[in-house]
Amino acid sequence: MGFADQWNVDVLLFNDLNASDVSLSRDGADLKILVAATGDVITVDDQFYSTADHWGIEEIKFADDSVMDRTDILAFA
Ligand SMILES: [Ca+2]
Repeated sequence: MGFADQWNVDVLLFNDLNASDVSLSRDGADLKILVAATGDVITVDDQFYSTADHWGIEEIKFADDSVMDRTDILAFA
């Protein structure tokens, strides 16, 4: 996921999960994504460290093709 490259549009893709299957939260500068069914937690380090364009991931895409964009993600900041 080219995280260090701020100029990429990075997409976190869930092939078998929808938005209703996960919950997002903020832990310091990190984004935590909890998968309700399994208790697994995905950590996106430093997602909220900077609000510069292209920092971190830009989109989270789900199995039903719904997309959380950067604004949606930042709503958890
Ligand atoms: Ca990016």
